[in-house]
Amino acid sequence: MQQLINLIDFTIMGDDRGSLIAIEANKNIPFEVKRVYYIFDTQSGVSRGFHAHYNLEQLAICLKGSVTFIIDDGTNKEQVVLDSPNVGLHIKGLKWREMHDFSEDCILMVIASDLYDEADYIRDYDEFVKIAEAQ
Ligand code: T46
Repeated sequence: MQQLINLIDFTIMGDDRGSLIAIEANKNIPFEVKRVYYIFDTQSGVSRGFHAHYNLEQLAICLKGSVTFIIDDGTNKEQVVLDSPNVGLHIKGLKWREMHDFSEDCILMVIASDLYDEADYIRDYDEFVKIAEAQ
């Protein structure tokens, strides 16, 4: 079975002032960065995502608080709690993703390999499964 949860651990460059993490395209993350967005102030009980991408590669880092990701390839699904700013969830290939259980203070940063393009989204789960099965 293909591994669904791929986590990248980042080196913390800490000193007596505090901590710093550097993310560098094609060095400690495996793609070129074209976009960064972040999700915050998520209302209680709200879940997000519920889509897949045709081509996009992304890295999700929970900078503050916590959030649960579900990653699904159309056959299997796995979940992971992101609650550390030095761990990134790498999402590549045709994967349905959902985000649940946002803590009130959650700040989720996502680094993406391409600009925003609604045409790259598959937002219907049955359609996603059909496309995944055909691969
Ligand atoms: C993903 C998960 C982890 C933009 O205009 N530009 C952007 O770069 C993004 C990401 C979104 N938008 C607009 C599109 C919607 O009108 O912002 C609104 C909220 O986007 P969406 O409902 O797609 O947000 P999420 O949290 O469900 O999903 C997002 C990303 O869209 C998606 O690529 O993998 O986070």
